[in-house]
Amino acid sequence: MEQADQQRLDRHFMARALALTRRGLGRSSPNPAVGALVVAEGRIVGRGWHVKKGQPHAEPLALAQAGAAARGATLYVTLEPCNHQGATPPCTQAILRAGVARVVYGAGDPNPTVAGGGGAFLAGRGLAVEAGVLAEQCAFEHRFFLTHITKGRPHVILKTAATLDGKTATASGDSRWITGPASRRFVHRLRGWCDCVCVGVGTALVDDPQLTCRLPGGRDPLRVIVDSRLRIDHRAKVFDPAAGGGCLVACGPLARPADMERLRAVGAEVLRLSPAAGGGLDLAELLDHLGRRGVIGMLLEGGATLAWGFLSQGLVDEVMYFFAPKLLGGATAAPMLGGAGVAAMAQAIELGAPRLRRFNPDVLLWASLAAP
Ligand code: AOF
Ligand code: ZN
Repeated sequence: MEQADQQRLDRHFMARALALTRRGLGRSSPNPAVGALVVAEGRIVGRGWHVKKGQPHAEPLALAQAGAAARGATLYVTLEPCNHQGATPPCTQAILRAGVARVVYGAGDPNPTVAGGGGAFLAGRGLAVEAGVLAEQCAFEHRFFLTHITKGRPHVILKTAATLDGKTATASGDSRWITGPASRRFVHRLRGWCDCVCVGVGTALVDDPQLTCRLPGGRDPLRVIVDSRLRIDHRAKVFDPAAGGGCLVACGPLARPADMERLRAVGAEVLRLSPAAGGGLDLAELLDHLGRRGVIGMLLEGGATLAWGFLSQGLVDEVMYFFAPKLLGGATAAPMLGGAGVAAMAQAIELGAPRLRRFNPDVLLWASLAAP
């Protein structure tokens, strides 16, 4: 086959493998929701995706489905196959055993414990190995895992819904609803993909949100409230014991032990954070705590003060701004970002080129933070 045709085919099948990652997303944490395909004579003969830590990785599942057809076939996998004995045996061994002739993978696996690169190991055993096919898309799809494994903390997505004049509520505080049903449905999917959803106490007091994933078959995230002085009412909807995922309230040095007990009594976990050097709470401490618990993705849903806290402490990885075609005006109406802000244009927080998606009648601008 011509090299250009082979590359086109490789990209085609990698895109199909990428589509499988959606089935494990939000459930596989702290592991990546890897997708794998076995292709023999141009036909897909096996599919696999990683569902949950402790259960088989994507590759052995796809190989098992392919059975004897895997011999001499090509394996497409969104992340470099692991070469280590972890919760499950090394995927490289399953690949060798199945007699696969060629392995095509997307993103490399920087996990230090997967031991020295499955790609190089397989190439050393005589398999044809092609790395980096749709590498950028694969790294994007696995970004929660990649941030967690390299930084030890969850990947943070700051999500904000605003009017075209940049307001998140009217001057009187009314905010229901800014965006339309299509945008809001997508936010519920996001909640299902992220292990945890975080809001500041201001938002919790004004909106009394549930922070659950209200989609059929959806999974409720861990709900985190940052509330330095524990002003939240223990009867708030976030403490509803019927919701899954659990609830954590992060407070500051001035929180009273009686308030900590009041919240623990309704089943919440309470975590005391140190003050940050520049004011507010040390949010890196919160993220490190969550990272140690295996939380790899956080959806930060506001409000403006907390959002600025995370941004100014360099802890936001990507922003999702939903804009509704409405105008509110009002000098005191809530802005998208609070805090002190930066003093000069030269200090602006730089973003990568935004992706644009439509959720009629709204638009979503989606950008990662430029690497420092
Ligand atoms: C793969 N295929 O489907 C996944 C991989 O504890 P374990 O045994 O489940 O291993 C977890 C690590 O394996 C995880 O941190 C990541 O480096 C890799 N994930 N590798 O070959 C998969 N999910
Ligand atoms: Zn593996």
